Amino acid sequence: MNPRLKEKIVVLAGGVGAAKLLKGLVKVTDPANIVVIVNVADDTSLHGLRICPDLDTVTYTLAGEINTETGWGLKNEGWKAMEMLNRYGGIDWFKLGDRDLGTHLFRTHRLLQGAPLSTVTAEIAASWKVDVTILPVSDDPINTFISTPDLGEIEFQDYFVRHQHNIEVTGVRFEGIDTALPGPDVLDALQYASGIIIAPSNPIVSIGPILAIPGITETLKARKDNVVAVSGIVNGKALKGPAARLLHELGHEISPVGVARIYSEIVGNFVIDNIDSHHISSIEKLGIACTATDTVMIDPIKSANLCSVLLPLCLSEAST
Ligand code: FO1
Repeated sequence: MNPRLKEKIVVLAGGVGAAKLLKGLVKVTDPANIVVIVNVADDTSLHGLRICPDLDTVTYTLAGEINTETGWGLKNEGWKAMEMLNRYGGIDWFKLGDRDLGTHLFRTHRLLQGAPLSTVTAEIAASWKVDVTILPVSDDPINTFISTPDLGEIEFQDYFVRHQHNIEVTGVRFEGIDTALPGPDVLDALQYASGIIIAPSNPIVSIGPILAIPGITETLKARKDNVVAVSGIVNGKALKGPAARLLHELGHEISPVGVARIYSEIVGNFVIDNIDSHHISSIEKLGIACTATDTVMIDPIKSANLCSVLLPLCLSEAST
């Protein structure tokens, strides 16, 4: 194994929710001691460019360059390229700022040269002097398709951005998942981690594809006592995005219990918000230790406080 990846705090991450958690984690842990394994199933190709929203959201956040209003894209962004696209009648519903476009141009060029996504991701992170190790969960392309009664099967970003996830969903399919390999270092990072945190990202479309890649769930099962997940459902709602609606439409309960059931094979510890503390006994009945705390990360201090609760739960020596 790569010795640089031994005994790290490993975070499984989607986009915005995970990025907020990481903002706090770097305040309470040496960034060089953190590895983040990031979803790639919402990656897309537009205008001939490879776009990796979750990787970029995590990288830009750790670089201090994220647009804090949207939670995605860069701050101090310009929109001249989008104005030109709009003039020509090109695809302009997926907003790519002028600075952000530079990232997609560089990534696409490097991928076309034959560099794996993990290498390009490390190059981009290094250019921003990000000390956290950012690993795409796979170097292989995985494409999420959403089944809808009204529009048939559509691509993820078509669902999420173009339709603002405001349509009924009957199914989710991750194309390429069965043959996707975990990225270099991903299984080692999990196997030799000191502790593993599952961020409060969408359990279906962000963490779901990470867990569906062959080898990952098996590795997590063996580390279960050192895995802690945070519920992204608080008081019956998702703090951001379509998690609540997706859970309901795909037959899950919209509550921390519904999320805990999805993770029951792979987590030993589950953290929910204080407002949901009445769910503790139902979660414990699943064989998962449950802790209630303030999970709403309205600022980096709140995120750091949450991470201070998470760390002892996943690092617990009794559980190794
Ligand atoms: N989300 C939007 O709601 N509208 C956009 O126009 C948009 C553009 C965009 C560009 C680059 C990027 O990295 C992310 C972008 N996102 C946009 C966010 C992204 O599509 C979603 O948040 C994730 O895919 C869900 O995790």
